[in-house]
Amino acid sequence: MPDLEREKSDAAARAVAMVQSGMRVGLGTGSTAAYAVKLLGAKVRAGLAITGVPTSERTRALAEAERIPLSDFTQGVSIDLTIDGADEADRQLRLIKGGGGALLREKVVASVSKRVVIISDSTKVVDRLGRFPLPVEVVRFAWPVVAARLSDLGAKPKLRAAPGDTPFVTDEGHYILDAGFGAIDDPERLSSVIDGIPGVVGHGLFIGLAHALVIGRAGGVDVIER
Ligand code: A5P
Repeated sequence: MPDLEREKSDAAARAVAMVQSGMRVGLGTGSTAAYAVKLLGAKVRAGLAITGVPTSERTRALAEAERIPLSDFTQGVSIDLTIDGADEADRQLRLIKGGGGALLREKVVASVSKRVVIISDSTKVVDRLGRFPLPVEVVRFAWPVVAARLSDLGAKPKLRAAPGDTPFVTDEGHYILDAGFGAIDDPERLSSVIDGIPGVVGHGLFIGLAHALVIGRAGGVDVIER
């Protein structure tokens, strides 16, 4: 059995080693990204001068606890380096993200980042994307409409639930449909088709956004560069 927590923390450490003083750093969301935020916090407390842009309220709380100085897009719209996790990645660095519900802010942050480094354990690298249901963020009013359109595309969409069986609500106040497509033959095409459905505000296919994938494995890390 792989030691997944070790793989995640090793991948995070490799990515954090790329951070230099003076950088504005995008802070990802999820259990793997949390390792990176904690490692960055230790470096900040030891003198590393960075500003973080968190991709979720959860990450904001963690970064504040780590005493990482934070900013947002009112203070500038470019980011030097973003470190984030993923739910699936292929070797062309196409990703499925959003298992943690932060896909919309994550995609905005990635889109303005000079470099996006994705950190992952060894179980998330796949030959074809789609084993992980694709998160699609929708305005609340439209969720049944979008669910029907996703079904027409061959998916089995489910409205994501929060504890207590109420719908999960994102940091931006939207719902998420988890759309199981099975193996996705053409991620680029599916991405643009879903982007065109009225009511969709974002989805978890990240294509052309990641620059490097750092994969933890027993005894080290592998790095795939785009
Ligand atoms: C958050 O919305 C996601 O995009 C995460 O990056 C993803 O769910 C990975 O999370 P873990 O590192 O906890 O697997």
